[in-house]
Amino acid sequence: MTSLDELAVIVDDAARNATAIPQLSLTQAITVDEAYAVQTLSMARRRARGEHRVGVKMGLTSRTKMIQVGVDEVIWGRLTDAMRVDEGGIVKRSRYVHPRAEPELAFLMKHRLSGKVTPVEALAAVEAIAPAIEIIDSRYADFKFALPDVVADNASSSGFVVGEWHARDIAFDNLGVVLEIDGRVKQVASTAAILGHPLRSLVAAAEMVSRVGEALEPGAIVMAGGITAAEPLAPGMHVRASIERLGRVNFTVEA
Ligand code: 0L1
Ligand code: MG
Repeated sequence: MTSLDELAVIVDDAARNATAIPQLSLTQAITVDEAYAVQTLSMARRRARGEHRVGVKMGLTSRTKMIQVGVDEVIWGRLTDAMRVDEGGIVKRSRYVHPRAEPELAFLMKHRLSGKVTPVEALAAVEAIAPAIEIIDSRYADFKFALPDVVADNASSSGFVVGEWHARDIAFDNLGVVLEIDGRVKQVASTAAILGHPLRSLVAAAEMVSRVGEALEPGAIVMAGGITAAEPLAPGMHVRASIERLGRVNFTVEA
């Protein structure tokens, strides 16, 4: 069996060089806990290269996403500053293996949150909410993976764009969401697709990070998870997500 350190090098190199790799689970008997350890080790490599942690992404928090990738457990990954794309900015297709975009809701944390918390406690720890787009890019060939694979691969995390922040007193449990590419509507849903209420994703995030001794720190961004199926990206595309009452967020893809 390949060591967890070696697996971290494999997934990190694949992300850094935008190269597809075979699923780890095809040749390694790797548990989900070990996969999270691989993710932690690969993040340490990013930190050593100068990247800074800016938050957490939740994944597979909607039925649609679970069905799209064939994995039915909520997962989490880490966001770094190098993954952030400016609102209205450019995404380079060449930096990714097979990127996709999905609309999300983002939380900005005001207070530290960790462990088992209630939705009321979670909301009280939020500074603001915003419409967002996640650019996911599984490093596995054909975008196919099992649960330990995607966890080790930082939950397919590779880019994110956040729109304007809004006070958290806007009710955000059931807001209309539209994902457009080149002005054509590709996906329509509601924020309720995120575990019935996006706050549940934040509650889950606080609990999941606490299992590895971490917390959602003040200033951290928490992406609540894909609200619709993700759309494949190609050079020249203009991608826009809108959330009712929260506004729009967009980016353009270049070669
Ligand atoms: O779609 C994927 O590659 C799994 C990562 C989770 C994406 C999400 O639900 O936000
Ligand atoms: Mg996502």
